[in-house]
Formats: sequence, structure tokens, C-alpha cells
Amino acid sequence: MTSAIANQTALITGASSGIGAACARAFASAGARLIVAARRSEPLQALAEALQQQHPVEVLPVVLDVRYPEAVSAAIAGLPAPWRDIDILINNAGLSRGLDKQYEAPLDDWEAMIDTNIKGLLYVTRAVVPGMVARGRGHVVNVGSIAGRQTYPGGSVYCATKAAVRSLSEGLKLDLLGTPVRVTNIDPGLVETEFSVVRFGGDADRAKGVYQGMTPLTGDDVADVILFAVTRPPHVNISDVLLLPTDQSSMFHIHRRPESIA
Ligand code: NDP
Ligand code: 8X3
Repeated sequence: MTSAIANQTALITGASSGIGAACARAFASAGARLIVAARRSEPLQALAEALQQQHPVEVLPVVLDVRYPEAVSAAIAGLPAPWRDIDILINNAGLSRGLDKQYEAPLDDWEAMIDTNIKGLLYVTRAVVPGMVARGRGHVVNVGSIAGRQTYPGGSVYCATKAAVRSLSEGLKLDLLGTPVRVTNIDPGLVETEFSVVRFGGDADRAKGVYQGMTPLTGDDVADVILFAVTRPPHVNISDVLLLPTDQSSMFHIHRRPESIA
């Protein structure tokens, strides 16, 4: 038995690109009503229009920077009445900045990663989960990373934020024991999205090199697994997922084929 999500309300943070946008597409196909949030308005509007043309669903774009607690609580409290009862929260907004050594990295990069990946996720959770507990239903999906399980050179702060996501997922599940609200932590390996372009400050060629000669996951692959997790029967909680490309066995084991010569 599965649990349908048609007509359930899902809030997806970081929905303007990559994994978040893919989750929006997957959830719209399954008939969920969507609140899609991110900082950039234009891609959110375009996504909302496309999904509403393709599926009989409602999509509400919300411009939101998760780094600001007042903005987060105001955005959730200010949702139109039919949208307030959020059934599924996908805490996906996140980023990496640079690959600098811990003793050399710009402080701004640390602030951006810690404020978004840890504090932003916490602010959204704090604003949404009390309603889930009160209504007696809900599912929180936190997007961590393999980087939260294995630290790599130059990645220490990004990796630390994703290790924190893992701890926060574990802690939320513990704190929700005795309620029907479920928690899923998903740690993907390499996924080709805008992630590496953002990490390298817009350098698309350098970003492309991250996935060179191997087949990375797509956002749709991750969304597929998240949709699976949230459609299990209510007594089943998929707590922890490590999702890797076949060409990746760990942070340090990636199978790359020689590029074919054009
Ligand atoms: P993208 O860069 O494609 O997407 C990141 C999303 O996060 C964008 O929609 C961006 O929107 C949003 N975002 C960033 N900062 C904020 C903010 N302050 N407030 C609100 N939204 C924000 O990358 P991915 O799709 O790959 O990343 C999604 C998640 O997956 C991240 O948490 C990332 O760490 C994680 N992840 C990625 C992997 C990968 O290899 N790509 C692997 C494992 C995990 P906007 O700029 O419009 O605000
Ligand atoms: C993103 C995966 O390996 O680029 O979390 O850090 S990696």
C-alpha cells in the first residue's frame, strides 16, 4: 500500500533550479499542491506557469531568502489560508562556495553556507513543523549530501554544514517520536545542477569538470527517491538515504572514462 500525495500541500525550498525544481516537477505529476520558494523570482514564476499548464495542480511561488528568520516566519505565517496547512516540507535550499583551505577561505563564504544550509533549514523547520504536529500529519525531507559523511580537502565548511543537516534530521526524528510526523534525510552524491557553477562563482567550464567522464545523478533521480519516500504508508519512515551515481562509490572513488575525441 502506498500513500497518495494528490492534493497534499508541499513546500519546496530552493525550487528555482536543480533538485528543488525536479522535486516540484515530480510532485506536480503526483498531483500535489506546491509552494515553491527561492530567492530568484523569475525562474520560480516560469516553473509555476509551466507546471500549471502541464498538470491540474496549483503552484504558489514565494520569493524567500531562508537566511533571514523574520522573513521565513513572515512568509509562512503570511501564506494564504488554503496554503497554510503544509503536509510535506522539502528542506532543499543550499549551496557551496569555493574550495579554499579552512585556514585561508573568505569568511563570507562560510557565512553563506552556514546561514543557508544549517540556519536556513532550521528556520524553515521551526516555522512549519509545529503546524504538522498540531494537525497530526506531515513529512520533512532534509537534503544533506555525501559531503556530510566524508570530508574532502577544501570542503570542510560545506561538509560540516551537511554533517549538521544529518544531525538535525536525526534530532528532529527523535523529537517527533510519538507524533505521526515523519523525517527523511537524503544524502546524494554528485548531481549535475547549478551547484558547481555556484560553488565556482559562475565558472561553468570549471563546474563541468566536476562531472567530466562520469555519469552524475540528475535532479530528477533525486526527486524520484524523495517522491518514493513520501509516498510510503503512514507507518513507514524512510529515515536515511545515501544516493550515489553508479560511477561513484565514495567521495574519493569516482570512475571517469577517457573523453572521446570529437
Ligand atoms: P542548485 O544550485 O541547482 O540549487 C540550489 C537551490 O537553492 C536554488 O534553487 C537556489 O535558489 C536555492 N537557494 C540558495 N540559497 C538560498 C537562500 N538563501 N534562500 C532560498 N533559497 C536558496 O543546486 P542543487 O539543486 O544541486 O542543490 C540543492 C541541494 O542539494 C543543496 O542543499 C545542495 O547542498 C544539495 N546537494 C547537491 C548535490 C550536488 O551534487 N548538486 C549533492 C548533494 C546535495 P536561489 O538562488 O534562487 O535562491
Ligand atoms: C554536493 C556533492 O561532492 O560536490 O553536496 O560536495 S559534492
